Amino acid sequence: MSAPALDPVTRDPFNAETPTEALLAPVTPVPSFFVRNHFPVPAVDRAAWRLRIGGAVREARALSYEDVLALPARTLEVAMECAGNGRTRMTPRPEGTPWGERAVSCGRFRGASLRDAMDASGVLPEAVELLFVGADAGLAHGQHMAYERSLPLATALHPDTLLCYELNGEPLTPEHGAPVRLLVPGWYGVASVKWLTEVRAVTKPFQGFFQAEHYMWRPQPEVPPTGPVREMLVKSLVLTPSDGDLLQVGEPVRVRGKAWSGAAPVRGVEVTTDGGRTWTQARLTPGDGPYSWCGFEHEWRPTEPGEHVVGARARDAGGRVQPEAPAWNVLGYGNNAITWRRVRVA
Ligand SMILES: Nc1nc2c(c(=O)[nH]1)N[C@H]1C(S)=C(S)[C@@H](COP(=O)(O)O)O[C@H]1N2
Ligand SMILES: [Mo]
Repeated sequence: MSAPALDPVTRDPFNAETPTEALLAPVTPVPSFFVRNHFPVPAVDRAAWRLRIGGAVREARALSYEDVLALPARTLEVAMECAGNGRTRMTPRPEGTPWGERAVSCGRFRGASLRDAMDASGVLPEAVELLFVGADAGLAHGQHMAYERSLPLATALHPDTLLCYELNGEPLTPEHGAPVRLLVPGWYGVASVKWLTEVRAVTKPFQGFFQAEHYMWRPQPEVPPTGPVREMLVKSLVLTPSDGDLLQVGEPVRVRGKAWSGAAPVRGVEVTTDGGRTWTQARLTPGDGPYSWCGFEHEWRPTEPGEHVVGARARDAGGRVQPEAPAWNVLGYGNNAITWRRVRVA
């Protein structure tokens, strides 16, 4: 059986959402895993590829693909969402890639702890961040630039931050960052730099375009940003039923979907079938490990004909709950509002 194809959002650069059927699976098949590119996908030759490690380190080095494979390997199941997911559901619609609600997927990622690679180089005490450089580059807001992002040292050197070379048991594909990408579990996808070519220890916080201008929370145009986009907000997505579905009185309906949170595991998902007046706990099917997503399901037997509004509300172990409406911001990030589905019962 072939995996359902992606739903394209933009062609150049290629950006595409995961189809609903693929989101029902515990782990998203690679051909259906959403793709987010700022620039054209670069051609990187695996044999010639090197990861340069430098900056404020004791010993600058260049790792080959085989060098990365030789480090102790770990596999983590990780839900990844684009920070701009749900942007078109904000009013007025913020500028940026016009994502619907399916720029999210979950994969089994295999790789080496970045920390093991950095230990061999020796990060100097004056370093404050690690800067990650992708092989892709192009024009962004009139300037030619590469895709570059930094992480605080504590996050970069956390054992779960990976130099990742496999997705779902296969070598990474070009769209997902082959041969090696960074993986920062729990954070919005923006942090997980694809086609990684360089890691540089820096002694001052990095202020590049994708770090300090974009991917910042900015509640209103006239105020300065309040901070960078980091962990994914708690969220759920209703996958069945769909908007406009026609249901029958007395016939069971499965209200199903996925829930995730970057800051703590999901603890509960409540479902409403009356527009939020009453809520019932759904049955949860947790994924593997703390960074995966969680399936939820609730069987509903409609008793009244007419319009019904179905929704789901996730809560994480830290007590964070999805809001009823998104917190609008200038660049349209982090729309974690309840997804409402309007259905008709006859
Ligand atoms: N080099 C590079 N890395 C990148 C990007 C990019 O454009 N270039 N996009 C980022 C964003 S915004 C997201 S959401 C994720 C998406 O990863 P995926 O395409 O494998 O789903 O990659 C991140 N890493
Ligand atoms: Mo993203």
